Amino acid sequence: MATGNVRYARYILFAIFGIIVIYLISTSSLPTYTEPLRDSAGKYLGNLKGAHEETVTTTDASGDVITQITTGLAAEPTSPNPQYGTHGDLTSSGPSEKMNATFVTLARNTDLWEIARSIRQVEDRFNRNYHYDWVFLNDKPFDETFKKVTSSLVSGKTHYGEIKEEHWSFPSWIDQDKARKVREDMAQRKIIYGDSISYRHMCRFESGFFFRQPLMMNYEWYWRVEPSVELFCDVNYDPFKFMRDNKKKYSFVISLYEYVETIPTLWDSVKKFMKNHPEHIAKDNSLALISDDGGDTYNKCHFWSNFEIGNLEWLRSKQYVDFFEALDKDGGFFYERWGDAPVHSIGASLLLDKSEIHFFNDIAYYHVPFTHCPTGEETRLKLKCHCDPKNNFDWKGYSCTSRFFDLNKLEKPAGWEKEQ
Ligand SMILES: Nc1nc2c(ncn2[C@@H]2O[C@H](COP(=O)(O)OP(=O)(O)OP(=O)(O)O)[C@@H](O)[C@H]2O)c(=O)[nH]1
Ligand SMILES: *[C@@H]1O[C@H](CO)[C@@H](O)[C@H](O)[C@H]1NC(C)=O
Ligand SMILES: [Mg+2]
Repeated sequence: MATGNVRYARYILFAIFGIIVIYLISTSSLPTYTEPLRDSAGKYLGNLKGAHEETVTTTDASGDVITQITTGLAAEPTSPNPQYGTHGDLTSSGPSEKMNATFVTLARNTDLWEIARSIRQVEDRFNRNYHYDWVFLNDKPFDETFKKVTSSLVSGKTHYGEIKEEHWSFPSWIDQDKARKVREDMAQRKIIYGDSISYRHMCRFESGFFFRQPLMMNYEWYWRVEPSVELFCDVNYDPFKFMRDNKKKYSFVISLYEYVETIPTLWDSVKKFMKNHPEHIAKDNSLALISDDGGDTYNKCHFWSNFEIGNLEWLRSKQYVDFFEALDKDGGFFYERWGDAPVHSIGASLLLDKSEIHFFNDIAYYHVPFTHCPTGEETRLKLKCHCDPKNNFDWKGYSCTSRFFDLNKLEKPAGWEKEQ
C-alpha cells in the first residue's frame, strides 16, 4: 500500500514537472507586442500592458503553485546592457509628463525616402518611447504615398500642412529683375543654390513662417528634422522637458562660419534693426559670440538650423517677428541668398539671454557634411553611440562651438583638446 502511494505521488510529480517545462518553453519565446492604445482621435493612451510583461509559474517545495509576474520597463533598451541608459529619466518622465511639442519637417514628395530614413532613426533613438507628433509642411499637397509611409513610421500623430502662397513667394516689394540678375550672377560664380528660387523661398519660410503655420500653432515646442540626417546615440530623456526645466529657448548641436557670399549685407540690416529696436535686444545677449568687434561686423558664426529644438512662443514673439520683418523688408532673401541658419542664430544671439541657448552634447547628429559625435567615451558608451569620434566637428577650426563654451564660461568635455 505504502509503496503504491509513493509511486503514485512520484507519478503526479513527474506530470506536474512535465507541464511546467512545456509551459516555460511556451512562455519564454519572444515577448508579446502590444499595440499602443489610442482613443478615437488617435491620441496615445499608453500600452495595454507593460511592453515586456512575463508571467512565470512554478511550484514550491510542497507542490503549491506560485505565480510570479515580472513586469519589465515600459521602454526597453535597444540592446541588453541595462546597467546604462534607459532607466532614470525615462521612468520618471513617462507619457504622463508629455510636453506640448512636435517634430516638424519641411519636405517635398520626392524627399520621401530620405525623410523616412531620418524618421526611423529619430523613432529608434528617442520617439518610440515618447510618441510625439510630427508635422509635415510642403508648398504643394503631400501625396498619398508620402502620407502613408510617414504615418506608418511615426509613433505619434502625423499632420500634413500645405503652405499658403504668401509664405512661399516673392513679396510685393521685391524687384523681380534685380533678383533674377543676382541669381544669374551667383550661378556664374558657382555659389551653392545661388541660382535657385525655391531654395530662397525655403530659407525665407524657415526664417519667418514655419512657426506660425496653422498646424504649428497647436504646439509650444518643436524639433526640426531634415531628410537624410542621422542620430547616433540614444536620447534617454525628454529634451523638450529639459529645455523647459532649464529655461532654454533655442538649441544646437553644430555651429560653423557662414559662406560670406550668401550674406554680404545681412549685418547691415541687423545693425539697422538693433538701432531701431533697442528695446528688443536682450540684456545678457550673445552679441560677443557673433561679433568680434562689439557689433561693428559679423564674424559669420551661426548655429546649423537643420537641427533645432526650440520654443515656438519665442519665434512667435513680437521681438522675433519684428526682427524677421525688418530683414525681410530689406530683401536679402532674394537679392542675396540669406539662409535661415544665420537668421535664427543672429535672432537667438541678440533677442535671448545667453543662458537661454543650449548646446546638446549628448544628441549625436549628422547632416552632410558635418558630424557632431559627443566628446567623452563614457557618454558615447552609455548612450550606445555608433558615430566615429574622429569625425566630431565641435572642436575643429571651422566650428564656433568653442567660442560658445568660452562665452558662456562652460567647461569643455574632457578630451576635447585631442579632437581639435
Ligand atoms: N516643400 C519643399 N521643401 C523644400 C524645398 N526645398 C527644400 N526643402 C526642404 O527644406 C529643408 C532644407 O532643404 P535642403 O535641400 O536640405 O537644404 P540644405 O540642408 O541647405 O542643403 P542639403 O545639403 O542639400 O541638405 C529640407 O527639409 C528640404 O526637404 C522645396 O522646394 N519645397
Ligand atoms: C499647446 O500650445 C499651444 C500654443 O501655445 C496652445 O494653444 C495649446 O492650448 C497648448 N496645448 C496644451 C494641451 O496645453
Ligand atoms: Mg538639408
